[in-house]
Parts: sequence; C-alpha cells; structure tokens
Amino acid sequence: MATSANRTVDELVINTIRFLAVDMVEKANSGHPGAPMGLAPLAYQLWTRHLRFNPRDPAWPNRDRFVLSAGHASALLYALLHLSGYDLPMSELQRFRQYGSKTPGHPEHGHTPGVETTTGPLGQGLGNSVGMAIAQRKAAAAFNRDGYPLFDYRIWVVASDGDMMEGVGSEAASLAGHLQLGNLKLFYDDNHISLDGPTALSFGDDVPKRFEAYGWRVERVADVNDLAAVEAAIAAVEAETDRPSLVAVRTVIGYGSPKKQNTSQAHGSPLGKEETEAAKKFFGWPLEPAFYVPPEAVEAFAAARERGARQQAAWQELLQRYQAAFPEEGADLGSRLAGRLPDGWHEALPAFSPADGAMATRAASGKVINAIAPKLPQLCGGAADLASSNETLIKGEDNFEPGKPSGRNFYFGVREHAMGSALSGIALSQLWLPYGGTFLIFSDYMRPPVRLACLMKLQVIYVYTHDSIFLGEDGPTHQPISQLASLRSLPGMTVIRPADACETAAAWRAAIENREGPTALVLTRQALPILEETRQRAPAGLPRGAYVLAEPEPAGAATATEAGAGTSAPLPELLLLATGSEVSLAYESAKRLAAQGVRVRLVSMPSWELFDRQPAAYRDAVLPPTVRKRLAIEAAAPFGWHKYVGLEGEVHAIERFGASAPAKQLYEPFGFTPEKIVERALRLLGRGSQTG
Ligand SMILES: Cc1ncc(C[n+]2csc(CCOP(=O)(O)OP(=O)(O)O)c2C)c(N)n1
Repeated sequence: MATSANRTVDELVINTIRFLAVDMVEKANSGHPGAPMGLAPLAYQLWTRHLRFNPRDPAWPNRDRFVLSAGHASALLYALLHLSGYDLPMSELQRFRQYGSKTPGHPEHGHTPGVETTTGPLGQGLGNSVGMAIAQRKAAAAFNRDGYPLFDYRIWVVASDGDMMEGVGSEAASLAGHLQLGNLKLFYDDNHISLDGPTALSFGDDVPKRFEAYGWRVERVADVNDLAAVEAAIAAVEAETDRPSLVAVRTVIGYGSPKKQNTSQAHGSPLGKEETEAAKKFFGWPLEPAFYVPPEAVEAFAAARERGARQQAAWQELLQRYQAAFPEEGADLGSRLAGRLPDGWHEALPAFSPADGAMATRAASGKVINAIAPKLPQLCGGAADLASSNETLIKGEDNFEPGKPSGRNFYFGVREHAMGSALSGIALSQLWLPYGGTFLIFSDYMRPPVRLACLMKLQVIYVYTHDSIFLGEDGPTHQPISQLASLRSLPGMTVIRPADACETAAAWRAAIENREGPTALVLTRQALPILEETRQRAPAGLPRGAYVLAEPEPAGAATATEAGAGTSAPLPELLLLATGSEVSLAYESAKRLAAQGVRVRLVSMPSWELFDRQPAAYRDAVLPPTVRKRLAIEAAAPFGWHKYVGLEGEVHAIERFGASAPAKQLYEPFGFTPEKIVERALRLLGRGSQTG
C-alpha cells in the first residue's frame, strides 16, 4: 500500500508532467494541453514502474517501445522524454513547436531521441504498433535460444478516441487480435471528448466490446487518478502474453482546469494565462516559475533511468554470451543492426533473357523474391489478400501466424491501410526488410502510412501490380491513372516501373540497396517481351534511373565515318522516353521511325527519382539538352513528365479513366500502338504523318 507520503510524491511527479505540458503549450501559444493533463497519472505509472528503456541508448534493441498514437498529445511525450533523461533538454521543451526545435508539433521519429514512430495522423501509431509487435515476435523466433531471451520487449501504446474512430485503427486491431500478438498493450484514453466536442456527436461504439470481439484481452480503469487501479491494470496486461491487451482508461481531458476540463476547449488550444493559474491553484502547484520540476520528479525518473541502465547492461552481457555461443546468429544480428546486407546476396538475383519468353513483371518479381529469399533472411512480406496476383509469396516458407512466429509470409487480409502501417512498424525494428503487395490502384487505400514511411525514411518495399489500364477486364475501377504521379510526388519515395523481367531483377536490387526510404515497385499484370538490350544494359542502367536502351540505325543515314564527321555519332533528333510496359511498345515504334530515316534514341526511364539523383553530366548524356523533340510514353496521367520533355516535347499518356475490356482491345482506342506513336512522333518532328 502506498503511504500518504508516497501518494504525495506520486502526485508531485504527475503534476510535474501535467504542468510541463501545459507550460509548453502556453509558451508556444499552440498545442494540446488536455490529453496530457488527463493522461499524466497513467504515463507516470507506466514510465517509472514498467517501461524498460535506457535514455542513454535510445536504440537499445530490446527496449520496450512506447507509441503515442494520439500524436497531438506530443507535449506529454516530450515531458516524459525530458524527465527520463533523453537528450531533450529543458531549452527544447521551451521551444515547443518552433522552427528547428527537437519538439515539433507532432512527434517525429528520427528527429527527437526516444520517439519510436512519427504520429499525429490518427490511427497510424496504432497501425505501426502492430508491425512492431510482429517484428518482436519474429526477432524472438529468429534469435532467442534456450536461456538467451534476447528479444522480449513489449509494445505499449496510447490511443485516443480519434485512433478508435479511424478505420486503420480497426483494421490494425483486427489483425493484431487474429495474430494473437500478446506483446502489444494498448491504453485507450477514454475521455469522451474529441476536437469538435463530445464524442457523442459522432461515436457511440462500445470500444472495449469491439476489442473483445477482435480477440483482445480487455481491462477497464474507471478513474485514471486511482493509481492503484492503474497499476493493477498495467500489471495484468503485462502478464498477458497470449493475446493483445486493451486497457480502457477513463480520463478527463484537461483535468484540473476548472473551466475547460471535460470540454473540447482543453483539446487544441492553450489554457490561457488565467486558466493555467486556476489549474495550478487546483493542484496546489506553484504559479512561478513556469516549467517547474521539483526534486521529487527528478528523483523518480532518475530511479527509472538507473533501472533501465541496469537492464540494458544485463542485456549486453547476455548478448556477449550469445555471440560466443551462437557466432553465426550473433554475426547475423550484428549486421542487421548495422544495416549491412549479407555479402554477395545479389549473386542470387536471377538472370532473364529473351529466350524466357514474354513474362509479366509481377511474375518476374515473384521469381526474384524466391531467388533472393534464401540469401536474405531479413526479407519478409505479404499482401493484402492478393498474394497470388501480386506474386509475393515466398514458397516453402511458413506463414506468420500464431504458433509460427518465424513465418516469412504475411497474410494481411483485405486491409491495405493496416498493411501499410504495419510494414512501417516492422521496418522500424531494423531487423527486418519488409515488403507488401496490392494492386497499384489500392495504393490509395494505404497512402497515409506510405507518406509517413517517406517522412521517416523507412526501408519498406511496396509491390504494386496491375499497374495500368492494360490489366484489362477488371475495368476502370481497378485501372490506375493518377497513382504513379501521386506516388512520384511524395518526397523521399523511389518509384520504379521496370520494362521487363531484366529490369525487374535490377529494380529489386535497387530497392534492397535503397536504405534511405521506401521503394514502390510498379509491375504489370500482362506479359511483356524480354529485350536483349535490357539484359545487357539494365544491371548498370536501372540503378541510374534512366539509360539509353536503343538507337536504331536510321534508314539512309550515312555512318559517322562515311560522313567524315570523326568518331562521335551525331545526336539523335528525337528522344522517346518510356517506362514499364510502354518500353517495348516504344522500342517497336523507334524501329519503325528509324526505318523512316529518323535518328531516334529510346530511353528507358524506370525511375525518375533514381535519375534525378545522378550527376548532371550523366543526365545530360542520356537526355542531351539540345535535343528538344521528346516524346514520353506512359499509360497513366501525364502529370510531371513535362519536367523531362520540356516545352517542345509531348507526353503520350492517358487523361481519362480506363475501360473494361480485354487488354488487347484497349491498345487501339487508348492510342497505345506503334502506329499511333509513330504518327505522333512524326507530327512532333514536323514531318506530318507517314504512318509506317
Ligand atoms: C487522420 C486525422 N484526422 C484528423 C486529425 C485532426 N485531429 C487531431 S486530434 C483530433 C481528435 C481529437 O480527439 P481525440 O482523439 O479524442 O483526442 P483528445 O481530444 O481526447 O485528446 C483530430 C480530429 C488528425 N490528427 N488525424
């Protein structure tokens, strides 16, 4: 039993958290004080008594993860990180939400030490946490040995009403329940208030019952200020390992603010001078100085920090013994944490050639995955119920499911949004290299986590198949038009749309070697011929984003020597730029144009982003600035191509929705035939249409 003196200390520390958050918001004149004021007792109990962490090493691989899915309550997290002793000094709390500070409006992973994932868009933290839980289970299966529990960390999450209202939260919770992720412990900040007012305006779910139905263990705390009840609930869910747990904690938003508590006025704006003083008086807190931290709070967190340091020291010792007992696993673990890929892994990449016959790039991708999987044990992935279409399955490997945590194949179900969010959570472990597949059209369904993966610079590989109207019969509901442009518009995203199987192998290599952010592989449903030129040039050309694929000899042209023009070949008069399935079409068109005497260069351009990263000299060599007649060919919205074709160039693209028909019937009406392209190219060159 806590003595009354203890209770007083508890209250002092809890109020320290409360008023650090309040003062941060007040000083910034911006932010959300209400949730931190309500949640402070829970945060205190969890952080000082249960969370395993070592602020001196925020990257300790076996630390518990704390995810604030309600990212708008960032002031709470910053107060906790500061008090715990992370490298987040008081001066940073005082610069909350200011340019260049370590305390941005919403928590940003990679920016502030101790922030495990970027949150703010509601529901995402919850989705990420499911991926984190998957990653832990897989890590334990891969590395733990009898007597060597290297990975036994837990994932603690705080989510708000908004997280519970968002669809991704439901998808993720449903998946976690199905997968029986007993390492996942979620606190629901049940305060009945959201931004617009009482949740009753729009939300009548019985959240605990919903989670029970998902297969979660559910605990309830009737009053967050009852620390004994909070402690009992935490202890109960801490002991639970078979199912994910939800603790529904009744809190009062803005607790202690006489006029604003229990109203949405405590949600998104500072309390104001008068109300801050009134709240401080309510708790008997000194009005001055702001940002006051009593010695008791310093001590309470110092004790937690010391406990964490001891825990990590014991773990490091365990790791040393592990490395001696299991040198191979130890070395593998070391390389993964250092971000190194196994030596020579890429030698397993399959080599394709024209003799393999026409092949869809999704099929080539499936072959690549299966060829490299044995050499890349960190590679794991799945699809949102489209594994057979996306060709994402690693054959002969288990599915990740309850009782089979070593499985490398994920079945995310028809939950693209949760898949995207979970993939980020898996990638955050740095132990796994995850990929996830769906149709390109449904990349829209998972865009929020894809955007955040870009922001966090996470290495996730998206396998987007059925990449154009030429998927055919499924029709315009399934035919992507705007998705390529939309993915390319994301800062930090690398989009690769390979032309054939050879480029697909090179694209996978580029994706696996791209440690700086996500890669979207954009692949066809339909079979594409394999070109001899890609076989020869894609391995070196694809990583550069664009390369000269062919320059067919123009009919009637004098060779350079005959013309007495020295050894350098004359510049082309026309550039054809194409990606993916349009490369073979452009190739045929280029041959026909050459037959009509046109000096044409075909550039395969699978990735704008990779190309943009090349030095100017390379870019100018591929796309000579003086060659102004350029035609880009891509079966999608033309948005963005003008950067490469310039003012005198054109884009042969699609500016309407597709149509339901076998692919072969779509080429003609949508203009994707060699005849149409030749015609347009000749027009562009001012030679009228002499269709060949
Ligand atoms: C996807 C998304 N939509 C909208 C918002 C804007 N927003 C921030 S907090 C919030 C709702 C706040 O209610 P709740 O989740 O109950 O948090 P509390 O007010 O209890 O802190 C909204 C709509 C957001 N952050 N993310």
